[in-house]
Amino acid sequence: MSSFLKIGIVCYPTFGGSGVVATELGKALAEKGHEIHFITYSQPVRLGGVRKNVRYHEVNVSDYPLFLYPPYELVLASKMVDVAKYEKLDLLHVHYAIPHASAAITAKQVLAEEGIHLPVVTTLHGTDITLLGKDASFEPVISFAINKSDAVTAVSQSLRLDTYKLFGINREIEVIPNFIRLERQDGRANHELRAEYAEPDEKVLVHISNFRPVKRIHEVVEIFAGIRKEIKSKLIMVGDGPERSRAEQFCREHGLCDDVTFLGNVKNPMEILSIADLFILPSESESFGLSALEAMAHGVPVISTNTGGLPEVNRHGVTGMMSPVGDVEDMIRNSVYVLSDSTRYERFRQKAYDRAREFTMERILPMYEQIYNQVLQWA
Ligand code: GMT
Repeated sequence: MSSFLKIGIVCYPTFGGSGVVATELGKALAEKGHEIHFITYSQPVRLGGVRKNVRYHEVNVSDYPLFLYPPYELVLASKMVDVAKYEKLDLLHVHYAIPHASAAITAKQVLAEEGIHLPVVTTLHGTDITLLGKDASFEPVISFAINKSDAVTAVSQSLRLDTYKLFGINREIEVIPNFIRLERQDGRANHELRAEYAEPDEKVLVHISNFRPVKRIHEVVEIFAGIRKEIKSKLIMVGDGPERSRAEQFCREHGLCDDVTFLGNVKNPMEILSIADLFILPSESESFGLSALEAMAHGVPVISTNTGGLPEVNRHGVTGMMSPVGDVEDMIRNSVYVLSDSTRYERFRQKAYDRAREFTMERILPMYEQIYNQVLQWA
């Protein structure tokens, strides 16, 4: 067996953290020499152009009048069977339990009938467990898919424990934290971009998410309104989703429109992080908080809640500050504390960057490779 593997990666190709992690993992594995086959319904947003050792297989669900609900999971499973068989995949790595893990188990069973063994590695990301997992209509199938996978990983210890709590799990789940490609950019060097959003004496606050209710983005704007009373600042909101109009409405009602920019979805938000002074993440639930880690990789301190896996990333009083969910006043106080003293701020900035270095691709990638080798040895 060659030490380079042929790996099918299945993920959501959109702006969510799970898709970003899956895509960056695939890119890094391809750079190392593995052959990566992305199987998704559209090209993953972080993939970029043509890459050595990377192929993309699109999943197309045909529109038939009988289908009130297009059978995406079946089409996905069939595509996995096809790609595994004809591209001679060594294994499948699926990100997000629903429907990727269950479709992968179906594909595995179909292939087994033909005498082909296809190991399945499932990575749990968060909302698949903490939000959808609570829904009884998904539970039996998610439990089955997790139990039948050849290996299962979770992106934080908190998510691992939640999975045991919410599902009937009878197997080991390993924690492999999310990772970043570390490219430190000195925000202050990018004067032109910064000048588009803020005056030199203003701080730049940034929030990035999918603007779903779980992110509590109206609180980002409330926190900003509180900070602005004490420190001259601007807010950049990156992303889009169902809560955007509520947050925009808040800005209109409170005369904040000139100081808050809603950028919409941005394929690569790193440029914006490079001009940020503070990152704000008041989430109700967060299994890891990849965007917080991306901010820290740019030396940006993080004001967050202390929910889920966030304490495994953000260190209170060191890389940023944490508050209980919903405690807007505390998050305002913390933000002012971090921003108001330049010596203290530089300490936060350095510690945030140092902490991010513990989650580099170079450190985390071998953990996935070890899992791949394990499931292949068991075959
Ligand atoms: O944050 C989201 O709602 C998107 C979601 C996803 O699956 O794309 O993110 C989850 O996975 C990310 C990558 O592992 C984690 O960093 C996020 O914390 C997690 N989101 C939640 O738990 C809410």
